[in-house]
Amino acid sequence: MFDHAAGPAPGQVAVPARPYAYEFEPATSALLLIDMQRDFLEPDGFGELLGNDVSLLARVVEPLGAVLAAARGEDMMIVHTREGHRPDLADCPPSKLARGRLELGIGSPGPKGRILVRGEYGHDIIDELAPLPGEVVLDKPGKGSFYATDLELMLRNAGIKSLIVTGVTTEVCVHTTVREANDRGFECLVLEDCCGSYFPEFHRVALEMVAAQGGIFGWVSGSAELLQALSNTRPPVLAAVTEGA
Ligand code: TIU
Repeated sequence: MFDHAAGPAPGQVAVPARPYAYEFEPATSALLLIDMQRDFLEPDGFGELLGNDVSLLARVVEPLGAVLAAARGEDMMIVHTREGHRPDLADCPPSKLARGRLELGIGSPGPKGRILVRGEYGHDIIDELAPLPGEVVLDKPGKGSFYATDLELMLRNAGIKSLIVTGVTTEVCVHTTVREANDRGFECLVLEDCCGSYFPEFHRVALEMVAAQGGIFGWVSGSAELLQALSNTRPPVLAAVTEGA
């Protein structure tokens, strides 16, 4: 257990965060990249077909790329999730299919293939954040990453206690996942510039909800704070090498 009052123990990283510093150990932490899929992020994807401005999500890609590189450097467990369904849509609730009375909805043929269907081009993760061999790619039928998946089993088997949570959209799949993780006893740090929403106000308020009431669901910080905290914990010689000093 972490003792948040006593400060970071050896091996732990302390990140300035709201409502107070977030302490974690890279060896028992996983980076979650939620639904960084073409269907949500790219022009002509599902998100844009729904009338959303996808440029609001594009700004997440660069800072999240830097966090992903740092997590890889720390040998952290990395989990990429994808929201989507089997080609026969047997795992898609009829309510989800019907919702929105959309002309082009889940399973419909779109410019990037069938919308939110596994195996289709639009369903996959954007090239900039493509998973590497050995990283977990988790297909999920719902908004939460724990519902109807084996994520909890994999995290427990790997001894994971903390989750650094990123991805899209802040108030939908990111928030649902943080709530699910919190109830399962995982400590969550949400990186605000590595999450995005089609609705800036929802993004802001969703993050406030996480950190309110003493961190009712977890902590909120930014990629710069996390990267700085990680570099502070490296031995000076290693830090000099990796920073080109
Ligand atoms: N990944 C995720 O958040 N799925 C959504 O459908 N989000 C929307 O904001 N629509």
